[in-house]
Amino acid sequence: MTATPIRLSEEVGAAVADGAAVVALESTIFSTLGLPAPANGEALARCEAAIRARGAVPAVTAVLDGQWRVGLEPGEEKRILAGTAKVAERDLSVAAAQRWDVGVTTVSASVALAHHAGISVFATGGIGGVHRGVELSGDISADLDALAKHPVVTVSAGAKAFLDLPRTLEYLETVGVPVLGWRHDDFPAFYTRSSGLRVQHRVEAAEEVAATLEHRVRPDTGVLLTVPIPSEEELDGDEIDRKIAEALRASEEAGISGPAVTPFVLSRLEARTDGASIPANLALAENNANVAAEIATAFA
Ligand code: PSU
Ligand code: MN
Repeated sequence: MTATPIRLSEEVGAAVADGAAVVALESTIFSTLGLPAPANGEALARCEAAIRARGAVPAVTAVLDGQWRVGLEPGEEKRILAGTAKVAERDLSVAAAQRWDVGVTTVSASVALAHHAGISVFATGGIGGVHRGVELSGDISADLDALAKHPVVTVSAGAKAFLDLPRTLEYLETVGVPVLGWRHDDFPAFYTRSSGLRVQHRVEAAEEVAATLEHRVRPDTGVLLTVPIPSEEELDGDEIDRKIAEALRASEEAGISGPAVTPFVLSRLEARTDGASIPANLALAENNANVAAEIATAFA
């Protein structure tokens, strides 16, 4: 047996050793599974730039050549952008054992790798959650369990409204994950600032978020910090709801299940909004990266 196949990039390794501000990023959102080219490359560049603008170091997680990677070396971005193999937390061991060439990490795999690497803050667009129709499908994203098992602050614009958001919040309550709203009272619905549901607690300052993680009762429970999409970028809620219903119907008719559901619904939604959802997606991801860098600075 070989040792745990984790490798930090030179820059990220040095930053972690110095206790400097580091923000982990997932890679599924930047791959073909998350956003169409060239928006995926733009999303990655904007998230990294937002983190660096605050003096923090971005750490993209991925599997490359069978290794768990935290932080990429120059020139490796293009391998992520072209990635097609989705790696959730449970797939990390398989990807290492089978030496996958490229695996793109979801939220669950990313918070696990951030934890292993000693990074306390992770930024994404939207987390996975409890799917609508869970009574029949049993489909609950592994992201939720991972938030409960790794001591990391996850910064997201809530979860996409194609999920069952009330049940997603109930699940997070059950597994003991605090759900905080960044200067906002409502749980965001990704493209819109409010889902009509309240967050558990509103927070105003990065120090409160960092202290909430530090005062966790269990050794390994994370925190979900939700950040609403900037007002100027918000989409029309009724319209997006209609498109979501169409995308979900298409997914059902095509008999899609398991890990393929989320990428399928995302791509249908993009097609049905004629790409109008993409600028909103980029703006909220960048905004989340910016807030995450502020939180990481409070930890540093
Ligand atoms: N939501 C998005 N874009 C994404 C995802 C979710 O708006 O790219 C990705 C994230 O990587 C998330 C994953 O962790 O989908 C959840 O997949 P699943 O529902 O199969 O757990
Ligand atoms: Mn699922």
